[in-house]
Amino acid sequence: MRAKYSIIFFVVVVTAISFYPGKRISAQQILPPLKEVFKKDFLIGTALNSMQIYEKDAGPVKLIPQQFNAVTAENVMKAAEIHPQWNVYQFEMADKLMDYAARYRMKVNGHTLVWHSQLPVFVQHMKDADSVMRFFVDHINTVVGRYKGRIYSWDVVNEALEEDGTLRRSIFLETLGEDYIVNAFRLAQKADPKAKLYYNDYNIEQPLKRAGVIALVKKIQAAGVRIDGIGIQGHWRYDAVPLQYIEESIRAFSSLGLETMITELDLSVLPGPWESNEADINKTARWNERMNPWPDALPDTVAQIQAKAYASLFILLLKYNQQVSRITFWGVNDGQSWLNDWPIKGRTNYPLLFDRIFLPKHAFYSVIETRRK
Ligand code: 9MR
Repeated sequence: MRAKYSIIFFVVVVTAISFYPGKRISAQQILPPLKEVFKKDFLIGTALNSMQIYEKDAGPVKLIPQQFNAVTAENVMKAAEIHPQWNVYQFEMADKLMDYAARYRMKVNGHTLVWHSQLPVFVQHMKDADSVMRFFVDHINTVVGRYKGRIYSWDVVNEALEEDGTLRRSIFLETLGEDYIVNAFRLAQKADPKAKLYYNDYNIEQPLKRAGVIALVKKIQAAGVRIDGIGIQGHWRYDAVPLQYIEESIRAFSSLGLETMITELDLSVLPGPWESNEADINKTARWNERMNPWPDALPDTVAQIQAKAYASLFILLLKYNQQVSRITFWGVNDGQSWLNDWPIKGRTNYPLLFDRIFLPKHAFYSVIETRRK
């Protein structure tokens, strides 16, 4: 009789667990933490959106501090958000992020001080150098000053290069001239002498653009200004991760005395509308069904290929664990990724290690395995 009740009890519990929405959370509790697995190699980071900073989204509440030891604000530290008007700063969200990171002992990378995109409206149409300079100096001093001593690092300048390695014709170049980059690093260094200072961009592993970065770095160093590292964003395709170029870049940056980071990693599985692998958010394309092949689920074969691609990348990065200091994913799970809406709005992409209900994908396990080998 007792045995019978035990069996019934067991069946009820197992059934309840499998239907309970918290199932995914209990599954996460037994996952190997990426941050522990790669503890001796590099920081493992993620970008956080505002829902996550406020811990409003129950799905990742436990997962994020369990898996990651570094965070980057996906948006809340960008100029348009933090500095909406002359003399008006909105620090609330960024402050929350700092509190969140302190609570979970995570390192914060500030993203980003000088970027042509996501500029506040009052700056976008400025033509005269004096006004732009006033904004530029005030912005860097105020934002860096606020988090002085608490923030680990800053993406001082973001995406200042064209694909051919020349300087992007941004508002900063046009009004302030090419020294604006050296000046940005100089100001940031002065405002928080202990923060690490980085240049961050996409496609800079590609030879032409990489040459542009190297020229920039040499200029900064020749001016006696400090730069600590280069962030290769890492928005790649699952079937075309440029391993050789990444390796060459790590070596080249390291020979300039710099650390390398992969700062916005995601491996898109959807067809791209263009030949080149861009991440310029101002370039978009039109929706059509062929461009959204897996609206319901990622086919297992594709998930397996993606897992292999992630593994090959991590194997390479582990080889350079002395030179590579951080790997940050651009988001926690597939549902949250910017790639669902760029370059075509409303697609279903699957670029990260966790799926839409925050369960680990093949890619998660293949990444973990690279350290065990
Ligand atoms: O992921 C970010 C997305 O939510 C924003 O709408 C967009 C514009 O601010 O920026 C995205 O993040 C970008 C990052 O800041 C810089 N590199 C390219 C990233 C993807 O566009």
